[in-house]
Amino acid sequence: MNNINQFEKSLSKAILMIVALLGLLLTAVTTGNTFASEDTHMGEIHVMDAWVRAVPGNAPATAAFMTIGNMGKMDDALVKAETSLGKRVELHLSQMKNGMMEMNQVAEIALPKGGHAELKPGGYHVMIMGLTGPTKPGTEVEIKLTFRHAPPVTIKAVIKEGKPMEGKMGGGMQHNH
Ligand SMILES: [Cu+2]
Repeated sequence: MNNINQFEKSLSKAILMIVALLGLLLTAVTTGNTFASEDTHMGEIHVMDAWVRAVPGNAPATAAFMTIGNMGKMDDALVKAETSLGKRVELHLSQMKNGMMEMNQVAEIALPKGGHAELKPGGYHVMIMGLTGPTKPGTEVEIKLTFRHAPPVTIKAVIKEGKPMEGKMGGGMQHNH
């Protein structure tokens, strides 16, 4: 009797897990195909949820994050980003190596056809160095994105507070260029 109850409990747990997983999958599929009206939609490239991390006035750099969808018929890649907010702008990838968050410049960020690239804290990002002005939350900055095939797109990214970065700039974080 007890065993059956246990079995039923774990069975219903398993079912709950599966339902939750299905829910996640459905959400992922839905968000992958839906674009809010304020999102930049130019031809085959869709840029969603672009934001720039607010940093203290004396910070040497910040980063921009966004989701870039490629609805075109061929694979593409983000190859360059420019903004007047920084003197130097690079494409970077953060990743954990030997327990440390490492940041490396990359030549491009792949945009497979029908797929999307997520630029997010702890992953790919647009690194903005040599800041030319304050990063005031609520204000917007323009970022021009250049692709290998699709025409360039200029998007507006909102400046906002992000979660604290893992590791510290110049401390746990290593810059290997
Ligand atoms: Cu970086």
